[in-house]
Amino acid sequence: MKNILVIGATGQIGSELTMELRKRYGNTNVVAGYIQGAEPKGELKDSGPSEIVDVTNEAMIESVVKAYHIDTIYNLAALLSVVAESKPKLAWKIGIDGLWNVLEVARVHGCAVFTPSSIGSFGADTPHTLTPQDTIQRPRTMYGVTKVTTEMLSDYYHTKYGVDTRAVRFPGIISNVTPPGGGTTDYAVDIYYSAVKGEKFVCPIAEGTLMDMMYMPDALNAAISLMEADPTKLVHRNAFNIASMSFAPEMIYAAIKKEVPDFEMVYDVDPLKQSIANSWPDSLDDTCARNEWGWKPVYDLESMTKDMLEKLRAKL
Ligand code: AKB
Repeated sequence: MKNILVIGATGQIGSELTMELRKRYGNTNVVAGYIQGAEPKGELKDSGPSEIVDVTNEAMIESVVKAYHIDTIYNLAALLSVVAESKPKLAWKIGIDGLWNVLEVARVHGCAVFTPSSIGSFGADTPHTLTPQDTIQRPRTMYGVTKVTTEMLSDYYHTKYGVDTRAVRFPGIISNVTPPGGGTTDYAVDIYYSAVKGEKFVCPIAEGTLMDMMYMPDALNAAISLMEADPTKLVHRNAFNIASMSFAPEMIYAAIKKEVPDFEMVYDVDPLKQSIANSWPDSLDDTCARNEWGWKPVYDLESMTKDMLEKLRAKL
């Protein structure tokens, strides 16, 4: 029986991951950990237990782990790439000091830990096309620095203490439940809201800028499948490249325009977002994830676009 704690359960990924885990493992076995001011609402609140869990407070994490006999922690607490540039110290405090707290509690109480990395862990010197699993990283953003450190510290706890740490490098995640905040890839979510509201979309990323993206159902499946994978098959752990689609703004615009013919988009490039995007890969090679634990995405740009528009039309 799995008893799971999701830290950051009210964020973009956490809110949907918590519900998916409750569906698979039972409502009462999945605790939604949130910080004050970001309380769970609606189905997330009503369907199972929730507790305040500040990742920067080790004692708080430990008391929830003990109270609920937690054996698996999904640690999603992080500042995204753009906001981390304006608050680098806080990004480190949450991303790395917080991770250290989670890993220490996991070491003492025998928990498995999933702490995602990102395409943001790569930098300008990384090969940009079909970026290999093992390659030069050296990011220059604070987000990237924390993500590379996340990968290395998680691997360290595995090799040194035997903690079962596993992770993927998430691309930009596109979803229709909880909006992302402060990321470079957020435009690929915002564009769908504009299309459904009948508004002209002002794109902050320049034409021709390819980035890896993924629809939320595939991202959830990746995280859960990896945590369920046979450990004897895992050569890598922190963190696996995963990929399903790579597109530039004009490509997602064209996909939406097929469904919403009068939709309009103009460019007003944000220099910070653009410089971050330029330093990230165009596309990832996810062969290791496919071979070691059977990763296989379902959605491409076209099928995601149809589903996003349908869900947002119903929601808005
Ligand atoms: C961001 O844009 O910061 C994130 C990411 C790709 O990790 N969505």
